[in-house]
Amino acid sequence: MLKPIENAARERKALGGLWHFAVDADGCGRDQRWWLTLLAESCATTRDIAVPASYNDLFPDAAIRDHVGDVWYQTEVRAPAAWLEQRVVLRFDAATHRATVWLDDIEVLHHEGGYTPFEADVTHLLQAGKAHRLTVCVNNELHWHTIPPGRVITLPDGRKRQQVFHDFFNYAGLHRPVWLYSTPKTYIADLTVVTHWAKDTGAGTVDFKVEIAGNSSAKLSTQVILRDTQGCEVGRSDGHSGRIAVPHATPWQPGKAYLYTLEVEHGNDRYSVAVGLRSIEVRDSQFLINGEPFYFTGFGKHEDSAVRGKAHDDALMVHDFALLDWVGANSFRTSHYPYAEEVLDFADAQGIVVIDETAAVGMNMEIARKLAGASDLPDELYSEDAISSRTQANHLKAIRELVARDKNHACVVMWSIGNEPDLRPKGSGEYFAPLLAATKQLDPSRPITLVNVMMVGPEQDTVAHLQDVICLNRYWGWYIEGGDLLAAEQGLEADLKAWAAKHPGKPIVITEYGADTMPGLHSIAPVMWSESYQSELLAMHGRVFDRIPAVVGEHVWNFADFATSQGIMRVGGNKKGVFTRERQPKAAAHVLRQRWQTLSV
Ligand code: GCB
Repeated sequence: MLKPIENAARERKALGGLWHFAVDADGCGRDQRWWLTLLAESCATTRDIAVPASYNDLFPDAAIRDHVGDVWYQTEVRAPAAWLEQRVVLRFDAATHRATVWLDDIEVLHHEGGYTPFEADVTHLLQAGKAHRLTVCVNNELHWHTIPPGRVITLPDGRKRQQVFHDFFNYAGLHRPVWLYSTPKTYIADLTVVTHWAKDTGAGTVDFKVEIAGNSSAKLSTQVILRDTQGCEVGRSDGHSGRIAVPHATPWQPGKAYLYTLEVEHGNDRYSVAVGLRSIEVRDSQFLINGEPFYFTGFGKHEDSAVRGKAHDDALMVHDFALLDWVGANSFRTSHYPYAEEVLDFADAQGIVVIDETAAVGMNMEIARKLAGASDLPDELYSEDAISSRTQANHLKAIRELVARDKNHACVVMWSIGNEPDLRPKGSGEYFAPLLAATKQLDPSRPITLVNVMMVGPEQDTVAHLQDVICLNRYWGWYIEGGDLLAAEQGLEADLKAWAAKHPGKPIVITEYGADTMPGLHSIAPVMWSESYQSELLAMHGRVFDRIPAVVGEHVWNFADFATSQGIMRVGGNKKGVFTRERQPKAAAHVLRQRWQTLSV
């Protein structure tokens, strides 16, 4: 799905700012049809709210922070008169986890899946000069069939409680931009780009496919032009699909991004994307970018900050990327959901490599029991009572939406279809094998993975043979052998060697390792939770990785401390950040910096 852009043919208007907001505490808004009037007339308490922002931390009110169910957003929207001759689209970059949208009295959109965009053509509903009422009902509930899964229980006093099976706070709301944008009536509906760059010749190619929609599409021609950063044309083609060859191309490289612009012209419409020419290949236990072995250094991250929650924020993004650069990281994983598209645009421009993940996290009863404190979960994980065929269908939809949104980003070098499912129970292979196959089919140009959890060893994993890369989350020295770094080192080495032996030829990326750390807590002895322990633990992991040739990357958990649900495992959230939530370095940041700067020389 193409993001809204501005050019000679298209305009866009961000609908952010202060909207009206109401929590639907009694869950009666849909029955009472709150979209039919101003929110202030429908319900007793409305307030102003910022869009984009997660709503949870904006008000000093636990009933809002922990609300389970519907909340309502409302604003007014006007379309510039000139747009009404064109096609006008209403687009949400994300609504977490599902939303229904009305323009005046008419329902125009419904979408489930909290981290991918959705949109509708609303041209026929807009009038010149008129202020239209835009109402959005956002619901934050997670159930067994949703991605991510969760469970809502009703307490004896009638309150609903959301049990989340993953380790981050269930922020919700409109935390990404909302747009009204215009396109010509016949328009470029989609564009797919696959690039290649050959190390031996320096030649590059751009394969493209354009989809046109709207009126009279057959009569108009399509031109596709590739320009360099100076705006000079370096190649051109026509038709809906084809290849542009660039005999002496400048490649997109990690840490050295070079982006061409691919412009598409069809009738009156214009669309352009930034294109990095690069090749990705997995061969002989190596992850090759442009024919060179690439070693991932970096983090699993979260979209998370004080007050805003999961809202995208350009200032925070620029700061985070500057810190990645400072610490010597060349990559990150969008753990555990698709991040705002602005982040991928910026990673393209900065030459930061991305492992792009769906929101399929928490398919693991053992972890769910600990995190949600739920003792009465169903016996069988992969069953119609839990992770079911309905979950699988939603999971497939989540993969499709991720690939559709992010397929053209040079920075995205691998798809991760999920994090830490339990692959031991029966039914796991039947659940995941078709999803891995579908991902490959959707995008044969990128490697695929499914991030493995420590409790599933190489002999138990049912689908690792279907992955291009083995991604392992390992907590030696924390959840296992906590406090004994010597035993942890031995355990980690044996563990990684067993994986390398079981899957010869497949590269291994350690996608998580780390230790919760209270900033300011120091200790001469290696004591858990201290800054020194985190530093020593990370240094120990580095030593082990260097001894295993199949290991081609290390992503520390986590870039920064982040908010989680409450529980006895978490003190003010997850503290495994190498930076605090305020982005100040813990001692370990300097340890990593030293290692990663040396590795990249
Ligand atoms: C994991 C999960 C991550 C958690 C982390 C932890 O394995 O993938 O979401 O936050 O462990 O700190 O426990």
